[in-house]
Amino acid sequence: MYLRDENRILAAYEIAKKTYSAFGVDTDAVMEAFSEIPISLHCWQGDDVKGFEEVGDVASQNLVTGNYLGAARNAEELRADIEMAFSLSPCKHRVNLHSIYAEPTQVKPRNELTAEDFSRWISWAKERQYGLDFNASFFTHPMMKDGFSLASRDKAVRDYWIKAGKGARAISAVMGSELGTPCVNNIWIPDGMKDLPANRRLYREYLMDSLDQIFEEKYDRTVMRDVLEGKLFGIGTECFTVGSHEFYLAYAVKNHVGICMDTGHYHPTESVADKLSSVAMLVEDVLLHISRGVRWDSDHVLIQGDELSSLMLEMKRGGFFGKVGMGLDYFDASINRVAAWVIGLRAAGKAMLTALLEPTALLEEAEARGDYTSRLALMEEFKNLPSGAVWEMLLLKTGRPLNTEWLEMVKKYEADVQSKRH
Ligand code: RNT
Ligand code: ZN
Repeated sequence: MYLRDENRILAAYEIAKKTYSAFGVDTDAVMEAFSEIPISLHCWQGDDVKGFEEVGDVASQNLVTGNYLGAARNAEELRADIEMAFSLSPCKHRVNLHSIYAEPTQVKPRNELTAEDFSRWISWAKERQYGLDFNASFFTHPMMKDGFSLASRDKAVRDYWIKAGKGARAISAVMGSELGTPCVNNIWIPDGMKDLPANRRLYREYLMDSLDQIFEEKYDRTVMRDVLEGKLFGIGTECFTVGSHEFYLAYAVKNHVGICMDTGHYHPTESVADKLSSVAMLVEDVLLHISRGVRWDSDHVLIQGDELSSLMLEMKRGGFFGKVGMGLDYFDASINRVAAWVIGLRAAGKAMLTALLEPTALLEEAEARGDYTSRLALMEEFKNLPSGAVWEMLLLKTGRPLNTEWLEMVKKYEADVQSKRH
């Protein structure tokens, strides 16, 4: 059982502060910096990417497994669950929405949604000072044809989704201007084929034309930014993904839009940490979808580990914090969904804090003098600096639950709120 002892935390922090200061790192300044760097929470973990529309019994292009009790059944419950998760995380928060979470006063087609239909989300975010990010949902809908949207052979299908894509940008622009922080509008489409296509080029031509139409309207960068999320393959699209990384990267460079890199969307041995400086320097904007793929793009709940820590260290070493956006993207319906958010937020927060605390300057100095022995030795030593003591201090300062205290709070929330949803 965890025993809360604030004196122990304060004393441990003082020691940690001295340890870090010996390496030239100011732990107080790091905590300040931490509180300015937002993480965008993916709302779709709260309801298994279902949304609240009445679309009938259509195929979903996002594979979610599990049937744990208590999924949010409407936007109000989803907002309450998100607030619960945020109250247990010391991070600065944004919320990432999808068009399936609209609250229109009367039922309307997904591609006719406007910012009005998100007015509750917007005023909620405004009140609580969360930024918003957005995505048109190009999936789980009768207008998806054989799993295709923007790259369909069928012009009526493409036109439907082009309109949805344009609408999403207009919605994002309102969100960004209302909230005073640019809304990142992401486009991910599941279009692809299980088996070998005869004409890859045709679908990519369709996609290019659809994107050109979607991006016709220009918006001020202070209100919204566009990013494109590529993917290697999906279940059912093993042989061909129209929106591949190469396609989007080339498109983004040519057309001055941004890129979204999802850590589950590459070959398992590829590293998004390594890609960051290749992409972020040369495209307009970069958003990360931080996920955990287990053997494939399985969207497991984010936890600490080498992949997450190398990504955060690269954010620090490359000076990308504050410039490259960070969002979470995973969905697990087999455990408490609020806990799934909290585990991911706290994992991302700890990895981010540890990275911010790294005495990076010493590594760079060693590298610059060609002393690779010291560089490797120091990297290894720095892994065990007392970042945990700074983390506990941060939780104490922000009034967030320490250690496992949050779990008890989620258990209580589950008993009082989530288990009552049937
Ligand atoms: C799917 C992509 C995409 C989705 C969300 C729901 O492979 O990662 O980002 O997870 O848009
Ligand atoms: Zn993603």
